[in-house]
Amino acid sequence: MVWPGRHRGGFTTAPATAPTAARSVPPPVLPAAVLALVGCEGRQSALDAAGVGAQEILVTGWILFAGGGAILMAVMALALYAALVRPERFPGRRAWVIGGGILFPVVTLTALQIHEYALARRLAMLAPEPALVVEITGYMWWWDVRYRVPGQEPLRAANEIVLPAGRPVELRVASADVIHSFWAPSLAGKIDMIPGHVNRLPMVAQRPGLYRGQCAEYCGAQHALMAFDVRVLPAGAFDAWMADQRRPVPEPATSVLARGRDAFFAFGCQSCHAVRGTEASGLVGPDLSRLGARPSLAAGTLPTRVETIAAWIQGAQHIKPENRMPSFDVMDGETLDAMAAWLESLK
Ligand code: HEC
Ligand SMILES: [Cu+2]
Repeated sequence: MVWPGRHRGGFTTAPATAPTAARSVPPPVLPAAVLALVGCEGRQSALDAAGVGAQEILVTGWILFAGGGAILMAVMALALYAALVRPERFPGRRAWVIGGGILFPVVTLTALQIHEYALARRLAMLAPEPALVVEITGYMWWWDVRYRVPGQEPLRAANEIVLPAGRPVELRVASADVIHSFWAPSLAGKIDMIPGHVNRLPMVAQRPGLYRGQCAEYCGAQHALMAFDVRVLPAGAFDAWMADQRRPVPEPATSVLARGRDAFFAFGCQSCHAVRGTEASGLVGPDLSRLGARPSLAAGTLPTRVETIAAWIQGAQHIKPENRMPSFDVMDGETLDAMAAWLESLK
């Protein structure tokens, strides 16, 4: 994919968060089955569980798959047998109807119902008294994130969720416009984000690492570019991270960065964006306080680099048509570079 920009003559990049490298393997070389299995691993896979909820759902998924597979085989074998023998020689005709057609489904479906009921209860009770609540609001087409720790000021961020490993956390999801759906398959089940209503998703991430999620409910033209990153840190590292977030962004260290910051205010970016410790406090767009530390830009659309930030500022409407940020294609290249460098330095 080639993104625009007179800036450095444009550049080529793969999407920030290609789910798997398998796509580069020429299909004739490997059987399709192998390709399909490769797709099961990685940072956005319900089959590679790294959270308690995802693990429970995975086990249930395998039970359904194995049970359904066994029943399919048995029915197929019976059907084959029935086709081969003469009808009057097929043993126990009535018993099959009553046993296979009524008793068996009643027993298996009841057992499954009880299992699912217990599962739903366990999932709902994962974080009864959460020490951390993360409020996530879906916008067309990005994610506003607020961390709430009892007794502390809420902390605002965007497009990336950082979680402590092993600690129960409650996600509270809502929407600012249309229905979105929050789904990080490696960590937990999917949950709808509904305007005017808050849904709760208790979560315990187990394995530190970088995961990916995305909007799972069609929400308009750029629904496909509405992804997010989840960074799971060891609990101690998470506490240090949280404390560090409250620090205002540092003064620009070089004259170029200072020029970038000044241009940010001169072009009015602060009317939509907030940067902690500056007078920028806009709420229309993502908080940019730690933009440089996030793995991806514009909700998983591009990897975060000075070049991609510059390309975004200049061509937001080209990269993600109809999103709510105008393209700023009027500034000179040096100003653009400086602005992108300043934003990238916010870590
Ligand atoms: C009218 C409001 C508005 C203005 C003005 C605006 N932006 Fe944005 N900006 C947004 C919105 C909304 C998004 C989210 C777009 C999306 O991903 O759908 C965004 C996204 C971004 C992002 C990506 C953020 C992330 O979390 O990855 C950057 C960087 C950014 N804007 C920089 C700027 C800069 C620099 C300016 C000034 C030159 C600016 N914006 C002006 C609304 C605005
Ligand atoms: Cu969406």
